[in-house]
Amino acid sequence: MAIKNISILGSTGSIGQQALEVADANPEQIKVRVLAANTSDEILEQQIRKFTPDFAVLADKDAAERLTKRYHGSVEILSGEEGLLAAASYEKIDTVLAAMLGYAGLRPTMKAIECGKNIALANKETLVAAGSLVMKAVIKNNIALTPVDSEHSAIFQALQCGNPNEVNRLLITASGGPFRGYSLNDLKSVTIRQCLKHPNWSMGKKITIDSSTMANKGLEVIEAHWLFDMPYEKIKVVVHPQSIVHSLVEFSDGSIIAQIGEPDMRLPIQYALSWPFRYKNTFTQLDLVKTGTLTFEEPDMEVFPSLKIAIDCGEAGGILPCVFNAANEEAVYAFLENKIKYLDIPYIIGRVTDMHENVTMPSIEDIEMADKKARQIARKLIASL
Ligand code: MN3
Repeated sequence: MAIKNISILGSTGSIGQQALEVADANPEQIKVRVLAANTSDEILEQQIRKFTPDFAVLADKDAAERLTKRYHGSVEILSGEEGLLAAASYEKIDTVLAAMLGYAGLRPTMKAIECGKNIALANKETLVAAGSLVMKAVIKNNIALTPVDSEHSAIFQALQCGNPNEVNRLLITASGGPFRGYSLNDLKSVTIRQCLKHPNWSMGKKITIDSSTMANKGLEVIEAHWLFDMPYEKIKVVVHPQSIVHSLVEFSDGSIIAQIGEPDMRLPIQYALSWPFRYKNTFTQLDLVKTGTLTFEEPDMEVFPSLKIAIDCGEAGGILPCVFNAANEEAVYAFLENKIKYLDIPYIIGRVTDMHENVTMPSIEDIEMADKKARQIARKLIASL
């Protein structure tokens, strides 16, 4: 097993920090060569001291300046877009963990692919916004793209039990979030606090809101479509409140293969880095008997319309998944800043995606334009509410 030399884009976020725990637990297998973050200079400084990467990056120039003034160690600090691109293309790395937040992850991830780096992908927005371009680049550069998202990691593992032409369906599980069983009326008055209390997973703020609206599951359906080259009619969402079965693949003989385990993101992060091998670890093992009952139910697309809009946008293809993502990001941040109410999130997504003319076979420029325009429209709508 050769050692993996990795660059972590988004090292101070929830996935980035858990990835460093994985690296710390596997020092013989993983060498962290580059740490890159957006604005969190204090967390990054601690990480630099602990992992002494070859260099570190803060995308935000003010944050980089703060850190440079304070830190007098030997690790070089780069900044801005150039810094991120350097982190993605550094000659001494073989793998990039793409764990930046949102759409901002697209450019550095594309750069890494073009430089022949393997990608452990946590940033689902990259595939949602530009799936066809990303997958073309993956094939052209002959790199490995391994999923970090727990559902996709599960499917990736289950798919190894058969051939691609033997797959009937992918079954993506969803916890249902904190508002499972709520009516639309119940959702009118929910607060940021209630949203951030996810029953099973510990994740960043943006994805926790997304998981409460089920927009996250919509993004994941689109992500699965691209990652596994699977038509939308063969991807089904199943609500599974215990978050133990991380997703399943149904094969042509009726066999369903599931990957199950503790809801601990370190597991899929580690597998994305260790594949095609498995590393040992000391993380908590699932106790099946203690776990007890596992249940499954249909998702409620009327109470959680973001899921349906996402799937519709995915099926329409072109720029619409990118528009969906942009509208969702803007709406979620506006909600987190107390500018809009909870049910305004799906309202804004619905309005913005309705207003867009689609562009089929979009170029990267079309996608960047669509992203910008969708955000403008979303912000106008937010301001008018
Ligand atoms: Mn997930």
